[in-house]
Amino acid sequence: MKKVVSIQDISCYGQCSLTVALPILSAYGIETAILPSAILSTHTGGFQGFTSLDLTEEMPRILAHWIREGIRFDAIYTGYIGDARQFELIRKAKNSILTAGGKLMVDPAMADHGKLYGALTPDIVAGMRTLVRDADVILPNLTEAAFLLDVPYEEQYDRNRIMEMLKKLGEMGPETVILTGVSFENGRVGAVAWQKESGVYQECFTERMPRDYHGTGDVFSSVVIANLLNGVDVSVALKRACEFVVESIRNTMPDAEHSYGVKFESVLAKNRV
Ligand code: PXL
Repeated sequence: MKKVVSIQDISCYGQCSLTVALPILSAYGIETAILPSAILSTHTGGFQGFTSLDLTEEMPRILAHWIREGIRFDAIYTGYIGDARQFELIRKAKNSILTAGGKLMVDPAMADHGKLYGALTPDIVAGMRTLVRDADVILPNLTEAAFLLDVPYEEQYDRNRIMEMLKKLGEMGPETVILTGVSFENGRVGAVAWQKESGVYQECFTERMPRDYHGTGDVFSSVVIANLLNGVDVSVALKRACEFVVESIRNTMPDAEHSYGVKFESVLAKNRV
């Protein structure tokens, strides 16, 4: 049984970050610990006046205790990080609580649709770049990839451009690069993956749903990471995650009031492994 620790915020309400990662990883049979980076009343996309308690001071105390206890994990899965001081702690965690061969998996959840999330500052981008250098697997969307590579976000691109981005992201450090929100034809969208050592390139596309929702990146990353930890091949992990997200959106759309996240729970219940 694999053991992972997820480092990201608790958005108490809003179906994202740890309230998505924890149930999904658990349902896939992975023991999941959390190292929360902050506690917010909601996520920052679309709610007004959210509260936030930063946990930068507490995180080293939690990590130190785990080190004293000899606790080890097969993977660290990071997501939204709201304070750039935490990148150093994540690096320390990588060097102290991973098993031999343990992986650092980074979803650089910081931007979408060409823009940085509202509560984030440019030092998060700089910090995320350093984290990507240490990562084994990264899962950016196209906007995050542009920020990481320090190139303009372009809505128009072709397969050559995407291959170039995958390779450049791989050159930053990670063995596996999974890029999301990629579309080469109208009505289809999905994810592509590049494995540096073998040079294997894979694609997975599903129908483009007519609405965008917060939290779909977190659902996607959690399903991919759960599958990879269970030894599933990257191409199968991509397919399962793309289908999982589409199904969650399909589930959510009939409820027009529900705009802050996706109803992934019943999809998870159906896909129990
Ligand atoms: O789903 C990404 C995410 C996670 N955590 C917080 C966020 C967001 C996206 O906006 O605001 C606090």
